[in-house]
Amino acid sequence: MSFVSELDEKTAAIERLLTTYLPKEQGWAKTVMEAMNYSVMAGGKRLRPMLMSETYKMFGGSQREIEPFMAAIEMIHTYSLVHDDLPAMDNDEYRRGRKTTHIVYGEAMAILAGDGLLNYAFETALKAFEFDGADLKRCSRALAILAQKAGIYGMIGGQTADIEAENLGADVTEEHLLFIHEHKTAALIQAAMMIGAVMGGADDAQIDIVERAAYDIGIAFQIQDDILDVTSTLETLGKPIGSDEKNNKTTYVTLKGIEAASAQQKEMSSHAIELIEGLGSGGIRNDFLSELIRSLITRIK
Ligand code: GRG
Repeated sequence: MSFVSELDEKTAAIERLLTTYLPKEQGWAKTVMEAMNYSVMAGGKRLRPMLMSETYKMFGGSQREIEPFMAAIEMIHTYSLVHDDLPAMDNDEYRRGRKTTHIVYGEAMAILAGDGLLNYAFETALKAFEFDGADLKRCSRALAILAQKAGIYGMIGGQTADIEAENLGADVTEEHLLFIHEHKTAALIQAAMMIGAVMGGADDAQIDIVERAAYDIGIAFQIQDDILDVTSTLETLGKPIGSDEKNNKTTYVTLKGIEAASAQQKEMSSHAIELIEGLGSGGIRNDFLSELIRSLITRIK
């Protein structure tokens, strides 16, 4: 099967999985559940759950115990997008080709839907502990990674630094920008791959390598995001381009120019693949995962 057909099949399988873990829309709090489901089921590449399950398989994992974590990370990712789109943050009207959650449900309900998704992510991840024969040590380690990488030492920390860096212009250094990208974007990609490794039975040294590779993937992914914000179109991206300029954001593109940013993106992606394929001496290998990382270099959305 070609990489693209395999990718489509795996994406569709993740979509099905997500629907089984989302809340039923019922009762007096039904609206928040509708807003949560609207946001999660609006499409998206499903990259984080895919990286998680492929890393899990690479380490020999083959059980359904990974599924609650796959659903949980997509819920956390979606909450971050819902909150990021709010008027108090980026104030965006479109995401994933659809109206953003606050445009459809109002601002108060979008805040609650984001909060709901963050909390429900942990309710969902906890279901991994209930699987027959669950390895509770692995589950609790995976849960700790999820909490930490999404929190103030991870994504929320990165978003904080990002918001405060707006309007700083030339005062934003490369080091400052790397802190933002590492925490805002790479942390959740690290969580995805590290949880896959932990649940698949990787040892500490292997988890460390996965964390480093995911750092490179995360920064490369963000650089490509910055490039697409300048070079793509609303139709392709599903959201307006020029958002960084609108918010006076310093990005890799404004700091280094498109060509240097693109070269750095390719170099970091290749380095990540080297690290992942370097694990292969122990029989650990997943060609689809390498191809997936490679595909991010040329992604157009
Ligand atoms: C509100 C705590 C909080 C955090 C927000 C995710 C985020 C942090 C901000 C969104 C803006 C942004 C550029 C984030 C960097 C990560 C990123 C590129 C997100 C988009 O991820 P994709 O491309 O989205 O995987 P899809 O829609 O495909 O799931």
